[in-house]
Amino acid sequence: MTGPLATPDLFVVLPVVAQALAAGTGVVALESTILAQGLPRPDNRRIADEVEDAVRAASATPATIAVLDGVVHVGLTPAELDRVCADGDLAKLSIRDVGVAVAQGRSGATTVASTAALSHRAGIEVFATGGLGGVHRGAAETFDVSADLAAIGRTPVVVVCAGVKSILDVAATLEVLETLSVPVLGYRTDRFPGFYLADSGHPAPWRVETAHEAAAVAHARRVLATDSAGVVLANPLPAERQVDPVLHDRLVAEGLAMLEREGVRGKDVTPRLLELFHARSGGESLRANVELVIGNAGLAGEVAVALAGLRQS
Ligand code: PSU
Ligand code: MN
Repeated sequence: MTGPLATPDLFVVLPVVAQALAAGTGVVALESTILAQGLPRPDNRRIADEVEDAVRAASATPATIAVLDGVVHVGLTPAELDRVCADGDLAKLSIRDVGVAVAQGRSGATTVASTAALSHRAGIEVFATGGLGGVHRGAAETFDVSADLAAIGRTPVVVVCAGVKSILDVAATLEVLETLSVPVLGYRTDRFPGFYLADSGHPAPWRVETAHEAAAVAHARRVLATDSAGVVLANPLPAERQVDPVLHDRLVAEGLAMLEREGVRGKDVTPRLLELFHARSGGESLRANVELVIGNAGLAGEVAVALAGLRQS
């Protein structure tokens, strides 16, 4: 028999990742949509290495997740990262798409939602991204609410992010996270970060000072069996590294007008908005995006190491 359905391995874990998981050392999952759809080529390939290196610098093992030719890969080789970063037509796979892509032998990049689900399947407890998806502005009419929220609402992973993308309705997103019983921890801040901005204008419900404190939250939740949902660890850019708020607000307005004019809907909304930001901010949005993702990957590495220590003690 040939074809994707005859493939015994629908789910492969890179040996270095499998060894780290077996040894109980820190592992950090990384999403691939940010590489394939969120950052411009060819910079995305260099950034992929920098993000993985930030995890390694914290003494943890990175596992970038993607679907290649009908197989889920947890941890990518350099050649596989090349593929994910070079292919301009790679599909964006949320949770609902992963089973279809695997069954049909397709390839695609995983979002926060699908990366959370697949990390959990692999036994990885921490993952890093840039900004979460959430409730889009105008969602009362469009019903556009990212599947990221529901996924975090039912998957016990720690998601390290710089808040939710600032193109969203942040207040509504925080309400949904509350409804889903997802704790939101500000890392060394009382404010909920705004992705490109250090402060979204909303408070963070809880604050932690160290990666160890964040890991202790995940550990306590497991011991207490209140971990049916994930934890959001919100790590802001330093204020002096944020995108100028005036430029930011102008680009959000331009982006929303563009969506309206061009009738962009569904899963194309987020990539199109990010693309507009990158094209019109004179490199500022890209710089900030890269810095925040690398910062999140490093912090996620520290949390993964601390959590591994707590699990073993
Ligand atoms: N954060 C970024 N860049 C991105 C994304 C997040 O810095 O490209 C991606 C993530 O994969 C996230 C997705 O899960 O956008 C959300 O898309 P949607 O709004 O269609 O659910
Ligand atoms: Mn959407």
